[in-house]
Amino acid sequence: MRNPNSLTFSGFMDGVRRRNRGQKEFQQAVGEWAHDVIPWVNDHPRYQGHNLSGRLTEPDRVIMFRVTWADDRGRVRVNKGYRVQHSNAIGPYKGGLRFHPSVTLSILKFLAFEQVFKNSLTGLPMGGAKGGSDFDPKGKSNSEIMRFCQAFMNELYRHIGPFTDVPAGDIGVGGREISYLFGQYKQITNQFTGVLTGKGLSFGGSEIRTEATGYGTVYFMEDMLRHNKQGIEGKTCLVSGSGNVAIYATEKLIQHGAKPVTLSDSGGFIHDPNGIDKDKLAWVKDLKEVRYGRISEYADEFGVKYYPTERPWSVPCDLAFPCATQNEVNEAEAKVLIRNGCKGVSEGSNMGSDAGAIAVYRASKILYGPAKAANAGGVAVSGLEMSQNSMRMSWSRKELNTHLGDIMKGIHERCVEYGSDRGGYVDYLKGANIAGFKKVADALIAYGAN
Ligand code: NDP
Ligand code: 2IT
Repeated sequence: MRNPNSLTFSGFMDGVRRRNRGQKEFQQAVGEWAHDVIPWVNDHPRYQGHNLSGRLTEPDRVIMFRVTWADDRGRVRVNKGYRVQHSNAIGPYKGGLRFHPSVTLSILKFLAFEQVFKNSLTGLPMGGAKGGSDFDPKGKSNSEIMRFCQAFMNELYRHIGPFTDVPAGDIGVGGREISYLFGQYKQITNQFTGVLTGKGLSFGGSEIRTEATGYGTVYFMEDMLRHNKQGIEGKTCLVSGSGNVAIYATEKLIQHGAKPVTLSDSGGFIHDPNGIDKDKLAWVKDLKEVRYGRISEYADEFGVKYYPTERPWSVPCDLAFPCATQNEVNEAEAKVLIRNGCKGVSEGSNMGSDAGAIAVYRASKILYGPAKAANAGGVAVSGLEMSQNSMRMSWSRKELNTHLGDIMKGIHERCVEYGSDRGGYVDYLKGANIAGFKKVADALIAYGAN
């Protein structure tokens, strides 16, 4: 007899699509999750009868607001501002802010949804949220960025707090923007609290936070390789993006003896067959963190080839690290990667691979570290920044790097526990989906209908 509490994937997704019409990124993220979680719930009676899948696919609240600011010519400009507070079941809302012209409610809802399970996987007490704006930081002066950040915080401040919601960076929001946002929060509220993470080291920031996402993505790949009795040394690696995550993934690859050969931005990618070394990376840091320049300049500086409008996945490699944006590896690109010898993908970017690409990874059984596991190092160190702020103390770089490595290992173990089949193949996406879900679900069950 059919269990009256059991759900079908297609029936559930019909409801999700009906309730979130036109929000294709949100539907995609929920679909990837439900693919693993619904069958697992159907096999585990304790998790039935609470409508957990319904409760966890509707954000607690969505805040949308107008951001008005004046550009350098004195013109009054208007952008959309958002904060999606998805779930605070296991801790205060936590997640980044994205400033990019492509930002929509669908994108922020997918990111907030993913954040809930990523944060749960870290083992730290953090709920999930995401926010941002369709503001385009490209080509803006420093003072325009400052005025925009201040205007954004003029509304956001009333919705956040160290025990309520703690934003951080994401695309287009790095140390400079967090500093402007934090300065404005402090100004408005007259409170110096750990309300944002990714702060500067002189005002409550944590060592290793800048590096954490990129480093963690490499650590996760190393954990997957170690599980298969392999190492990263000597491996040719593709990295996409050239922002915060890409730069520090590349740095860790170099430190551990791998050979990163590509970087990209929205204009195209560079291929350096000799490998991007420490000195070249120092030049990229200056280009991207100080001068806010374009990766095409690398080609001129170091005499390598630049491929405008293309992504790096056609270059032969052992390992790939998507570190730019969502859906940056599609099915055809995944097939090319594998045909060219790629044995592992670790996602720095959120939802870096689309559904077609994931199906290719699964079918060919390569190592696939999905974003919610592989890029959790950033938010994990954010969690440690919150702890340090609460204790009014700071830990050393060495201690924090050890914590980061241990947290990534813990995530890897949870993925192995919930994602292994009888033949020893680890479906890391399945493992991450179920392990991330279980902790949040246990809390929701304990709270009753809430
Ligand atoms: P940055 O803004 O520092 O860098 C983003 C990079 O990706 C830039 O090189 C940018 O190029 C490129 N990029 C952005 N959008 C597109 C696009 N539509 N097409 C092609 N390239 C694009 O952001 P981060 O490095 O912080 O973020 C990168 C990814 O990592 C995102 O998916 C983010 O959600 C994820 N992430 C970030 C964390 C963090 O701590 N910062 C934590 C966990 C995940 P261009 O300059 O031309 O726009
Ligand atoms: O996607 C992410 O995990 C982030 N952008 C970092 C979030 C955080 O709160 O540090």
